[in-house]
Amino acid sequence: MQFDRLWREATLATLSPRHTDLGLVHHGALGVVDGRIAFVGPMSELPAGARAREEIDLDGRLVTPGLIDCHTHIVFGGERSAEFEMRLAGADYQSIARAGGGILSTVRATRAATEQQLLETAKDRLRWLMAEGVTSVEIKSGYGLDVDHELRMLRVARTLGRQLPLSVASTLLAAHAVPPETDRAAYLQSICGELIARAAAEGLADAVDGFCEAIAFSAAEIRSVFAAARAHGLPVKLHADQLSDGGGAALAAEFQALSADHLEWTGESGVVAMAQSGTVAVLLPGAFYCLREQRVPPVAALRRHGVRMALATDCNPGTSPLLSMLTTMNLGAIQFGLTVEEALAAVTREAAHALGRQAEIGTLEAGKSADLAIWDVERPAELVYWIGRNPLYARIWRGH
Ligand code: DI6
Ligand code: FE
Repeated sequence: MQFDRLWREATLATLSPRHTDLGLVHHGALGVVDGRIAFVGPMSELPAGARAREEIDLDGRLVTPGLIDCHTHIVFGGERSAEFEMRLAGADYQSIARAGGGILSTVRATRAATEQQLLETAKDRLRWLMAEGVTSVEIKSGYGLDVDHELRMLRVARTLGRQLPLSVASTLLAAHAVPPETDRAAYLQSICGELIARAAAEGLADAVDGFCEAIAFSAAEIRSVFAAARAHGLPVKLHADQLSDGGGAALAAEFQALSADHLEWTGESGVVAMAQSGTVAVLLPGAFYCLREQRVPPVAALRRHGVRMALATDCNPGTSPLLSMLTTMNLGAIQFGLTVEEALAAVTREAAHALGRQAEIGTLEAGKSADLAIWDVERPAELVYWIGRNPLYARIWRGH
């Protein structure tokens, strides 16, 4: 067997689905051919006579799957630190939103920005994620709120995927807020008609998302958006039960959503519905932390019913200006009670499921894309334990 590259003396955290733990392999080897994993396992099982163009001795360093941030709003204009200061002075997120700030202030800044500005500012932010071993990211629209500006955001996401060594999944989140110049019914009609059709026809979206919340869209409104997505063959995701229990988790499950995200207010019946539909729970501890929320997602119930749990930054200028998956894991463990094994699976294997990309990424298994993060740590738990230390030694995307 001839590898393009072979890493030896690695501690592999394969996150292989056969294991309920991290699937650790000591004295491991990982060989790559054409950007894909061709061998992963103990060095003692390397095929006899295996050769490699390039061999790297890792001296026991930890290798994990490249990290996956499966929920971001990382393309946007401006920033909202002034609103952050208002919240520090006692204002709350919903009242700022109702007064025309919040999401709508980012909509104004995003529309005013050139495509080049959106691209450059998002690139800068993505580089922080990549510096901590992120190899795949999901990017939502939702700050355009009309046909042209939403499609423009999706195009920027696609361009980022072409220009950076990173896999990008793009999600149409037109149902994020009602734009100021349009009434609800007309806006919903444009989403369910022209917008979803064009995003699908132009290959700009991998999924459709919505914000199901008292300050955004009702379950009935989201249902019409999801029906249109389904008609165009696009899978769905949902911002569900973040600030109140609006039945979002059950609605997501009804449409076999890839994921339901946030879930602070989700009750047991929503969890059961998600378990039955195989919908992943994407937990977003950065938003929980920044909004000083008190009610944590139902982690015990998610565990009990076997719902996969992913963690993501939710990077956005309002509720989660967070550009660190390592910090996200720490927050998920401290605030939500995830174990180290759950936190690491949440940013790799389970995040891949949340994107429907589990055949390609998320574990170290032969045949998958060779997306790796190599770490200078003694123990896997250190990736969750340190706050503000980045022990990344190398980041490999598609074998390079
Ligand atoms: N939930 C969130 O946490 C973000 N969007 C959403 O639907 C917040 C977006 C923002 O405030 O700009
Ligand atoms: Fe979000």
